[in-house]
Amino acid sequence: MSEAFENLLRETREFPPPAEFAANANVTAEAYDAAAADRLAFWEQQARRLDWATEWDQVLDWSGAPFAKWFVGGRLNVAYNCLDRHVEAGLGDRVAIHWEGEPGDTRTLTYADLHRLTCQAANALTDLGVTAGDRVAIYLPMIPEAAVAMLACARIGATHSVVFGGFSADALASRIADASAKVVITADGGYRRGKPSALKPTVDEAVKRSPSVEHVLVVRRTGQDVSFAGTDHWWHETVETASPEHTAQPFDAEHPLFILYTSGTTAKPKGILHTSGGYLTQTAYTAHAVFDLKPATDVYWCTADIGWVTGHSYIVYGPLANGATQVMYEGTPDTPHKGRFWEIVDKYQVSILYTAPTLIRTMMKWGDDIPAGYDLSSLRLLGSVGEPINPEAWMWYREHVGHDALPVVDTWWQTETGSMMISPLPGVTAAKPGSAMTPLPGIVADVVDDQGQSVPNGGGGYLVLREPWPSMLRTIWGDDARFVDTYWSRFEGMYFAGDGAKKDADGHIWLLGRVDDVMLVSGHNISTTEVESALVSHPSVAEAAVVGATDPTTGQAIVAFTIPRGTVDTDGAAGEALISELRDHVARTLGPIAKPRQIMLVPELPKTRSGKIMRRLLRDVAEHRTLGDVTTLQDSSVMDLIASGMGGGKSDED
Ligand code: 6R9
Repeated sequence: MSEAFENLLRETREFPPPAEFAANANVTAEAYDAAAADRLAFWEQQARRLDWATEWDQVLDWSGAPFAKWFVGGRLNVAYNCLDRHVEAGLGDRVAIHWEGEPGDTRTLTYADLHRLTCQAANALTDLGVTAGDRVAIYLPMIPEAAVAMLACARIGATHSVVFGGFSADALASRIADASAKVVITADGGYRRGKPSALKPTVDEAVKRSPSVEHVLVVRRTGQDVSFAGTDHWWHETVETASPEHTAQPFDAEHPLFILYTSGTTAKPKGILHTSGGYLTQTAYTAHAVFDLKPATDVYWCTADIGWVTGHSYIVYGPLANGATQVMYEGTPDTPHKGRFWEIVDKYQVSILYTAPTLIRTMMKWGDDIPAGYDLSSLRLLGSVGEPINPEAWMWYREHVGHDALPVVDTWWQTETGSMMISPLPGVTAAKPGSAMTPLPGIVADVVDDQGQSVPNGGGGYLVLREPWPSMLRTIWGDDARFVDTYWSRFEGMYFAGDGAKKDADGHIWLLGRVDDVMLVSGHNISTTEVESALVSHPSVAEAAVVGATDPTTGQAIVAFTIPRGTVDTDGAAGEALISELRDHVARTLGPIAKPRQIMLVPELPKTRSGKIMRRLLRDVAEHRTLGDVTTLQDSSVMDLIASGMGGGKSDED
């Protein structure tokens, strides 16, 4: 790509924190000054939030860059920091997890309960021959045992590799093989969309092809029939009968904590490796600073799946290191009805909600009357993660969920960064809808052009990180060369995130989507995000995905897939009229260069299990190709729906 990104979208709204929120915030503007004055001393101070068995001798060893060592010489146990120390401090009776099953069954686990189960699981894993450094694959639904399994691995120094419960046997087998996992922890099944969905048969198929696997631990969740082999063990017969006594040993700060696979753009998934001390320091700090977590009074809910990095950092490690009380929900947001999320907020008096733009846009599609039917007055802070949040989705979230008053924090980060990197501080920042605003204290981010030069305010380019950070990935498991090549070779001495971004007139950062998705239209680099945001700003649109399709005249042309809001009439002539109105609306909002060549009205968009739109598949549709790799697609029937619309009348071409 030769030019910096076009800067087309203007946004003038700005929302300072409510005075009372600012007055009581955990973190004030001083944190930026402290970190700017001495970044390493700042992180050293944050590391003191944790209990260390041995202090570090050096905060950061960057001499082997880009291979970092944080808190060199320090020793700690991650599970001890998430559980034991809270119990020892007399907080054993505090609820750690309010669990809500999809069918409506519930469980309440206190810190003492979670501690006991984790100790039992640690003993059971040890009995199965798992020792420090071994890898354990976890393939579970959203049940408390998922957190217990992760913490038990952390407790004994085994490295966990959580694989999304929706992935195929192939995907699971390749991840087991890549990490040579010795044990798999799974369940008979879980509940999704109102019915039990089996997991064990997928594991059976994967394990058949996985010579490294010695044992499979199976949680009974749904009670459905499963076949049992000699290597299989029921969780309730092993873990729940094991001794609840277990003394956690400290491990080196750089001891591997987990591997998490991200698919990226190429076929072979990358095993992102995270280690212990730096990772826990930054997840604990950011949960405290960005969620303004007050563990004694808040009820926090992150709606992500535990198989996504958001579940690792902001269901398990960050909140538990802070001693927080949280909600964990097994199922989908529309089972048994579209108000389920708001019913849960109301029932548990959730005060901090962390969710994804895809969910917010889905809720917009379903209609304002649904959240209006519930008491959401317990909420005091809203967060977003996973994709750029369109300004209109941000506004909807604030107005219809946040009683038109609550701070919204749009948090940019990646599996690779381990924790939040760019986000408002809710008690400090006057947030602009759609902007992740500024790097958090202790983080040095920038937007650079093709040559790696910092772009001026108003300019667009590539998002980079200029300094190492505690929760950074340490490598790609088993592939140091790919680690260096993917993240550290594009720009000298900087981490290349793979995202486009721009700085507005005030220097605030706006994410523009993955650079692989950028469209080159008549020599202009146009971001998918800005065109999507322009579409979503139309009152008839709930969600949109745009892609660049080869075009004989303009190089690439913009093709938009658009989901109308629930009440909009899209039949026949009404649909045609809406399409031409939307094309004009984009041209008016962003300029004629961004006018889509074609707009399709569709009922759904292809998304990954973590809710990210798979534009690659839409490009295949737009260019009339057969579909590429669909293994990470959440619901494959969606593509049939979209493709069948392609030939029909719901398009408009000049
Ligand atoms: C945490 C997570 C990382 C990619 C990232 C970017 C996109 C995440 C975002 C965002 C704009 C935000 N992304 N948060 N884009 N604004 N607030 O999502 O990790 O699954 O590894 O995805 O997601 O493109 O590079 P991961």
